[in-house]
Amino acid sequence: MQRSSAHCGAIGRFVLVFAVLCGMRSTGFAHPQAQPTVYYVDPGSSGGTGLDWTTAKTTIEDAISVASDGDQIWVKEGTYLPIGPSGPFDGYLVSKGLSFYGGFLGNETNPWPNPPAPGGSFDATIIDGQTSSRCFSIIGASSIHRVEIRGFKIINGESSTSANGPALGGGVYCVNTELLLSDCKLVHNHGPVRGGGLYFSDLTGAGSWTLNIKRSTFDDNWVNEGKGGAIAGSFMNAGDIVNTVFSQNRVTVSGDGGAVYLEDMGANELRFTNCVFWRNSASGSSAKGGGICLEETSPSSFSDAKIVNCTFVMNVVTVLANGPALYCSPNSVCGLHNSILWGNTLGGGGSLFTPTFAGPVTVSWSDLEGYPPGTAPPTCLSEDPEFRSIAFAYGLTLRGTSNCLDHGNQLEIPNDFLDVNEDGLTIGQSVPIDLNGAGRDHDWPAAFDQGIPGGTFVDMGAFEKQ
Ligand SMILES: [Ca+2]
Ligand SMILES: [Ca+2]
Repeated sequence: MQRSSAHCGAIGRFVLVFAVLCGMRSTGFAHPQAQPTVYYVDPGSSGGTGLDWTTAKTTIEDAISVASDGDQIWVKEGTYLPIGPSGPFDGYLVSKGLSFYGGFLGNETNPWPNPPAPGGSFDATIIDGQTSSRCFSIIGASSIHRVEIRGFKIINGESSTSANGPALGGGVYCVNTELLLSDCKLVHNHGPVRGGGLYFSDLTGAGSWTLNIKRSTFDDNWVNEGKGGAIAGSFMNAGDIVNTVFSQNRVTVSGDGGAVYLEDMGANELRFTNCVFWRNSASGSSAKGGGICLEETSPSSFSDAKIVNCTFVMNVVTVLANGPALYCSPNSVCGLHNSILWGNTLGGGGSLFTPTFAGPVTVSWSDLEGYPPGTAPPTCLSEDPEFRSIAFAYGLTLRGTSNCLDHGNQLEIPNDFLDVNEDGLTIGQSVPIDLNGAGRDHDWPAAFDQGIPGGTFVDMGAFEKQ
C-alpha cells in the first residue's frame, strides 16, 4: 500500500523548482517589520536609488550600505568579487539584518512580502573570493540579528588573508546572528583554523543564535590545523540542516570534524535531516570525526545533535576509534536514527564504523557497518546497504533489494521547521521529502515494512526508494 504524500515526480535537487511547478511560492523569512524595502543589484545598470532593476545598485556593497534592518537585496546573475582584505572584516560586511536573494535574471518583480522564485539559476549568482578574500563577514550588531542568504554560489573564499579579522570562516564568518542559508553552494573555501566554508558562533558564549541550512551543498572546503572543514560552530542554539550535501570537505593537517565540528551547544539540539556526508576527512594522529565531530567541555543533559535519515559513506579519520563517520565526545549527547554509516574508513586501511563512543549516543533504525552477525543494536542492521553507486554523493540511492528499504521509523523524523518542500506547513508536518525532493514514507512493495509503529515505509538514509 502506498500512502506517501503526492508529489510532482522527478523534480531534481532544488525543491524550489518543485514549488514553482506546483504553483506555490516560497514562504521566505519572517521579518518583524511591516514591509521590507527591496534593493536591486545589477552590474550592468547605470546606477541610482537601487529601488528597481532599472536604477539598480551596481555592487552588492552599495546595496548593503543603503539597506536597513529587515530589507531585502535581490542580486542578478553574474560573478561578484567581494571586498578584499583591507578592513577588519573582509568580504561583504553585514552588520544589519538583511536577506540576500540570488538567481535573478534582472526582470523579476513580486509584491511584498515574499521574494519571487527567480527566473535564473541558483548556480549563477556567484560570490568569488578569488582565494584572496572571505566572501561574507556577518557581525551581529543590529536589533534584528537575522540574516538570510538564498541562491548564491560562494566560492574560493579565503580567510587567512584577513587584515585584522580572525582566520575563521573562509566562505562565511557569522557571529551573534541568526543565519538561514537556502539553496546555496559553498565550494572551495578555506579558513586555516576553523570553518573552511562557514564559521558560526555566539561570541557571548550564551548559546543564543540559531543556524539553519536547507537544500545546500558544501563541497571541497577545508581547514589546515583546526576544526570543521565545511562548518565549525561554537555555542550555538538549535537549528536544522536539511537536504544538504557535505562532500570532500577536510581538515588537511590535524584537527577534528572533516565536514562539521560543533562544540558546546546551547540548550537545544542541531538537527541533521536528509543529509549526505561523502568523502570528508580529518587528518592528524588525534583527529576525531571524519564526517561530524561533537564536543562538549563539560557534562550536559542537553542533546547536542539529532541525526536522522543521513548517509555517511567514505569519510575518513586517521584513528579508527575516533569515528570515521561520527565522533561524539564523552560529554556530548547525540541521537542517530534512520541513517546509514557504511564504507567509512580508517585512513588507507579497513572499513569500519565504531558505533559507540564514550558519549551517550542513542542509535535506532540504522545500518551500521562493523558489527558481527546478530550483534547490531536493536532495530539496526549491519549489512551491505546496496548503494547504486558510491562514486558520487547523489549515487547513494538504494537498490530495490536493500534491507534498508521500509526499515526506518517515521516518528524520528523532525518537524519540517524550515519548510523544505515550501508548502507553508512546518510544525505539525514532519520533513515530507527526501534529498531528491521525492516523497518520504513511500512504500516499496517488495520490502517488508519493518519500521514502527505497525510498519511504516520510511527508508534508511537520505534517499527514499520510489
Ligand atoms: Ca520506503
Ligand atoms: Ca513543509
